[in-house]
Amino acid sequence: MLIARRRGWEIPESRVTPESAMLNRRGLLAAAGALSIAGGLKAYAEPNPKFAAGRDLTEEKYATTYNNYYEFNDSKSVSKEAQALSQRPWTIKLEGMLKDPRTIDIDDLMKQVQTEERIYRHRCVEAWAMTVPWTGFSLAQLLKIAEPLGSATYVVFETASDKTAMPGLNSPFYPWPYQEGLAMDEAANDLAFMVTGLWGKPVPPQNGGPLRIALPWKYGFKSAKSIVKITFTDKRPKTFWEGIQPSEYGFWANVNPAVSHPRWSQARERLLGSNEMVPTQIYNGYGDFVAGLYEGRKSEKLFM
Ligand SMILES: Nc1nc2c(c(=O)[nH]1)N[C@H]1C(S)=C(S)[C@@H](COP(=O)(O)O)O[C@H]1N2
Ligand SMILES: [Mo]
Repeated sequence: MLIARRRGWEIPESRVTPESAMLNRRGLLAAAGALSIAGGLKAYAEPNPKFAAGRDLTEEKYATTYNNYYEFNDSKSVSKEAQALSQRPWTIKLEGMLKDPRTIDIDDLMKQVQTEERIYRHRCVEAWAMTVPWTGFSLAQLLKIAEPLGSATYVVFETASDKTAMPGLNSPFYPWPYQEGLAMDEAANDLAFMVTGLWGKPVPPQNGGPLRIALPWKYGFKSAKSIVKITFTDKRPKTFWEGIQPSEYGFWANVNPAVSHPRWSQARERLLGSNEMVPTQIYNGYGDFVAGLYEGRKSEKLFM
């Protein structure tokens, strides 16, 4: 994707996906969209050029078969097992400090939002990375629907805990259910994206179907999968990995190549598929969008 004006988070043009490849992919997706309309499925969402990742896409087969999803198990090979997590019916509880606490059905929610495709880079704290086309809607749209009270300062996302589908939940070592959170101003940021699709198809269970979040400036563990509950609160939540190992994983978890994990360097990252090592960028290259959020928070541990 060629872009006229390069911003800080875009990577030099030598790394850019050729326009022809992109057009070709869009053509294929548009054709698939037309077919799915005929088949009564949801139409294809238009890519938003504002979020061009400036990196080649990871091959779909790698992004959908190399996953972290501890509710299934702690290997990267959960994609077969994860198919046991039923994707419908699916409801999301809206709880805590909001105008009207309630439970919404995902399909009703989908009727109330504008969807789009965004190509995002994803950086796991373990130093692997991928670049994928998510479809979904901004978290900001969901905030408008939820109507949190002005006194709410954090939003918390909770993952499904289905003991029959998810054998990892039987491991007492982990503080289930998986829970992650954001400060309200982070949640309102343009980059915070609720994901319902991947490569123009429903996001598969192993990648967090039917509803996950994508926060590309933060380490991957912040992006909770298969969300069943969203709570508004004025207390900073104790998040899953922080609960397990607070000396290694914190609440903010913004990507920063200069701040090492206690057990490894964060300076570079391995691209899924090619296994090429490339330099990591501060805020995963999205600083133009999000650096301002942290101006008044310099005393916090922003990068772990
Ligand atoms: N519920 C839940 N969400 C989760 C995880 C998890 O184990 N359980 N792993 C996190 C981590 S560490 C990463 S890197 C991403 C991986 O997302 P992917 O499998 O779609 O690449 O999901 C995040 N969300
Ligand atoms: Mo991760």
